[in-house]
Amino acid sequence: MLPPARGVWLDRFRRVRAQTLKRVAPLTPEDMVVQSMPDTSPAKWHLAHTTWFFETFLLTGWSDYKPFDPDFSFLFNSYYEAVGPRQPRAQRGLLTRPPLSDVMAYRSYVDRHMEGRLSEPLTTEVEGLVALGLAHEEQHQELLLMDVLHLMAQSPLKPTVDPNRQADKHADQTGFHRLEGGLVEIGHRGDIFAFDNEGPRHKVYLEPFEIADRLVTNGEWLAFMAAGGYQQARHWLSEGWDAVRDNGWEAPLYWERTGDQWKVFGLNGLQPVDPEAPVVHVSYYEACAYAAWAGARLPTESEWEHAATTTPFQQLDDVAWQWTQSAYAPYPGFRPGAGAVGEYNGKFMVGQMVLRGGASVTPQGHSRPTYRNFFHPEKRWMFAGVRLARDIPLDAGFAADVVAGLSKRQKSLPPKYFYDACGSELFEAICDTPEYYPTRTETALLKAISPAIAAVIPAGAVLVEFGSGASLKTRCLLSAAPQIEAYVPIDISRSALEGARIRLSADYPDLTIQPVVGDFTSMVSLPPELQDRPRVGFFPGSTIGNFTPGEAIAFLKTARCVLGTNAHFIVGTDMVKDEDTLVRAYDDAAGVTAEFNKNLLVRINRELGGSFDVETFTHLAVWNPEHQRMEMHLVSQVDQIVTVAGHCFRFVSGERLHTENSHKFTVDTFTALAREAGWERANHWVSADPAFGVFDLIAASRQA
Ligand code: SAH
Ligand code: AVI
Repeated sequence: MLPPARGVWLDRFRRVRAQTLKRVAPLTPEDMVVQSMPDTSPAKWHLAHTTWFFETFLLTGWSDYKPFDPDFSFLFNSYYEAVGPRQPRAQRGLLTRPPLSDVMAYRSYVDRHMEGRLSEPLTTEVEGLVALGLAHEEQHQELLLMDVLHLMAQSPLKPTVDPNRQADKHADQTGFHRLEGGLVEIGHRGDIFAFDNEGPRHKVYLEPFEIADRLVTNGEWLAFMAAGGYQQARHWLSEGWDAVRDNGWEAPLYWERTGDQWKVFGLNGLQPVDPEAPVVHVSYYEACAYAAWAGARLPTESEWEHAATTTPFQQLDDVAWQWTQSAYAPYPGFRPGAGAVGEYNGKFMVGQMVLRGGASVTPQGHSRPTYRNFFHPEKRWMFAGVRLARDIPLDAGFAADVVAGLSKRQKSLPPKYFYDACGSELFEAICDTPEYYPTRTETALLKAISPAIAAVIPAGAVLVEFGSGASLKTRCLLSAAPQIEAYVPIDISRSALEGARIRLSADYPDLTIQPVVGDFTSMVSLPPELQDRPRVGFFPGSTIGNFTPGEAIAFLKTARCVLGTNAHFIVGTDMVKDEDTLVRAYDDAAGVTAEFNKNLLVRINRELGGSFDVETFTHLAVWNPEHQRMEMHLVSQVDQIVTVAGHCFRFVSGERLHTENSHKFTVDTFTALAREAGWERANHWVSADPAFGVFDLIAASRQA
């Protein structure tokens, strides 16, 4: 903690003490004596107890200080066992004596001595105690208003404590922030004052999550009530449901129904419930029930703190404390301080839930994002509201495939996961590299043979393209075969499909375009309105080479079902050629293919909370003569352990992660493969070097 300059302590002491008096100014002496329930304390007791704190921890034993009244230690000690016995908490309201005037005299006496103490040089330890005493008094300033509100709420007269009090701020109706999570740090850094329970700063792992940028409103709470939220056990924790029935809860604390209208009692009196304002004075149980009803949950305190420090939050700390689903427990490495002040927070770390943020009654500047407030789950008299959070369902397929692939002896990943938005762009960039010949070779070939292909396409046909990407080669067919009336591009990359749809519809305004986002290896059904049209399939790019032969046969069978009998299927295949040309095509000098390959690790880190250090992997492209395929690998340069989706994987230095196969074909090998899947070769074309093939397949009449 960096202490304020000397003299500043005195100034701060005076300001904080004066603020307390300002908060009790609207109260009568009678208001200040009564205790409305065991959890609350009379205002007079707050005034005395905060004074007792300074007297006990900063004045006793200092110089020749004499206690104002030796009995006050018993009366105004709150819970410090090390200091001695005390008035039972629930009986603070019985203390009609000492009168308020004595308590005010006590404050003045202690203030005078504190002024003396703060005018002297202070050790760091004493500065820590002064900071604690001031933060403590600010906490009681908030408690004071909570307790006064509860007291006034019991009065049939419904007295207004603060007629000028500002209404709680409305938020803009925005939504949820999405956070990637991962390994983050929470807890105070030690550069400003913080309570001991806010540290030590430590790491926590967060799954990806969403968190609301504002608090739940009264209007939303009214909808919960109208939907029977307080009458249906299924939304409630068991203890919460008991609390609803035992206490007859049917609305937040301080809400009253008059006829059809709900009103809420606050420090500004009884007012109609403002549907735009945040809901306040709800218990943890109610917050959880609301969240369950709304299809959400409460954030953990780590999620809350991480989000609050990295994302813009509305209503961060100026309306209501926000329940978290974290139990109030010590952080790793927490040790209560020595002596009586060690009892300040640590001994309450059981059975309570953490709230974060701050409230309209919290003194300005008192709270901070690491602040851990805590209350029992059934309490409602504090200013507590709700900020929702939601889980982001992991792409179960992606997570499962990656975990399965990294668990194999020869680690491998399915190449379809290359194509997130960034991967799709990188693939387009690969196509423009001088070394990657397939795209420009196939495009030139398609242009040359497009009249022959157009001749087999029936009138009114729907063109179904698998792995369409940017749909550039498609243009060769669309331009040559205007009888194509509809186009169904199927691709796993939503971003690639969306970009292609926009560009194609500008250039082919009469074409019906119905993109399908999905995995083309599963049975894709065509949009119903296109199902009666004749179909023609298109699978360029030699993407079929990215399958193993077994997978390719399975895919070709699926495509046969999708396209139906008598359909033509135009498939592009890269042909076997010299190793040097192949290796250069998959390891371009500019490193675009290397970046494409490594982007898979970047994607895993982002979407699955992976911990790949991408820089420790190098791109490798090799020709496998046995399987007639180019292979891409990522080679770990060090021994390391990587975490993905909560699983750990060991890589030894030099170990390869196999990311892609690109099988190369001859006319015979591809014809044989197609035949196994029930396709006959109707025609084929192979370009001059570098050789690239286009096959016109037709569904054989017998079922393969
Ligand atoms: N046909 C284009 C793009 C080839 S790149 C061309 O020839 O240039 C391969 C394309 O297939 C990418 O757009 C990728 O997103 C898509 N893809 C890869 N595996 C896929 C799968 N299993 N299901 C659907 N699309 C896939
Ligand atoms: C999409 N597919 C056919 C490309 C290929 O050649 O196997 C993907 C690619 N990988 C590296 N460069 C391009």
